[in-house]
Amino acid sequence: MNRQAVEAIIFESGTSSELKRIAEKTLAGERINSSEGLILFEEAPLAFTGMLANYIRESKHGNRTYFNRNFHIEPTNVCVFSCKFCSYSKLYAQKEEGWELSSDQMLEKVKEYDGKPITEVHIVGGVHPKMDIHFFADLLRKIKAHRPTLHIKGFTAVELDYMFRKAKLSRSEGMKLLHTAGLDSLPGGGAEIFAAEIREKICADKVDATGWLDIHSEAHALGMHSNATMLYGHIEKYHHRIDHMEQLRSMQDRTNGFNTFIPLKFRNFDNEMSHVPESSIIEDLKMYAVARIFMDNFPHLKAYWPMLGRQKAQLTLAFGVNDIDGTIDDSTKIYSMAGSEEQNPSMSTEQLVTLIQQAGRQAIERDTLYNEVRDYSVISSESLADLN
Ligand code: V47
Ligand code: SF4
Repeated sequence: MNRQAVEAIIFESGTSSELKRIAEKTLAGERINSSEGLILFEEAPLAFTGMLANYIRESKHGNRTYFNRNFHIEPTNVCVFSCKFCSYSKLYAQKEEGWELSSDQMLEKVKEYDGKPITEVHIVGGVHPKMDIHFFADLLRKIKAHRPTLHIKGFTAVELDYMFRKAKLSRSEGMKLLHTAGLDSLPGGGAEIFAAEIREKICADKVDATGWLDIHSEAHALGMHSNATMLYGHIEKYHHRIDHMEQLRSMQDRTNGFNTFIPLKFRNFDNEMSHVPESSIIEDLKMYAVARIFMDNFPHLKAYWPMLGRQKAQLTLAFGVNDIDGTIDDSTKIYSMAGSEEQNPSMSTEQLVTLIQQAGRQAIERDTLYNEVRDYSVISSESLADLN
């Protein structure tokens, strides 16, 4: 939709002067401030934020919508921490009820993809007291020796913080050690909500906001890229979301190392926060739209379909989102255990491409760093079916 059409709808007579000012700034490519972000959450109709977010998304990426071919390795669900929203972890004392993979078992998982056109392995799990930095450096070296071109995106800042402290390494030393062993980039997990007053209620014992940001800035200083997440739709208020996004936005001004922002919808099945209702689809779409408008220096906004469900993820493509993650291949349990409708998350390339095309968008396979691997709009449906 072109700018005149967006303006005609947005500046119609019912729009308040505050919202008009926000729209003018956004359409002129100016950054909105925290108070304006809050007004969008509190006062703007969904159609208003949606249209502005879509305008930005199309200015940045046109119709291009990214996905990748990836799988996850979850080394363990044993965890020294006890986040109240987590449906996945087992304390060390109950480790018999969980799983612990050896590095050879994880290498076997990598070998299962030999000959398949996968570009990324995403490694993330619980914080196991016996799996230390040297265990993981050995794993990284083994994976790289077997398949040097496979991009390894691994370990949340929570896992890294624990590993570095246990090894008595500074964050800079620890990051260098893992990067040298083969770690290419960091996923965005563990950020939850930065505000201390919420963090202490939902995940009191793990790394705080400053530590999370510091670990990502160490990665960026080495030339590595990373993602950022925000767990929303639980006990936080809108101003906590704005504070979280503001902290990420100002770090991005300094380092420019973040690839994508991923709002993660809180799922309430089988955890200590099951009494907290989940957000509505309207709230989810608003979250993505405000994020696209507010996070002006983040190139990409991702809806992670295994958590949101594939149909809702499809809908977000009209509300600012330009990436829906990857094929996954049924290799993650974090969301199925928290109650996602995606109980065995796996999509073939054909299914992902169809999902994107049904939303009127152009499906582009990317690698982790958003280099284009293939444009699927120039591939016939017969060849597409052959790709899987
Ligand atoms: O940090 C845990 C979240 C995250 C629940 O960087 C929950 O590309 C909702 O960060 N409801 C880990 N969320 C996963 C993650 C991620 C996933 C996909 C892609 C990328 C990326 C990163 O999962 C945790 C936490 O915020 N989480 N439990 C729950 N009940
Ligand atoms: Fe452990 Fe991560 Fe679950 Fe928290 S969210 S308990 S750090 S596995």
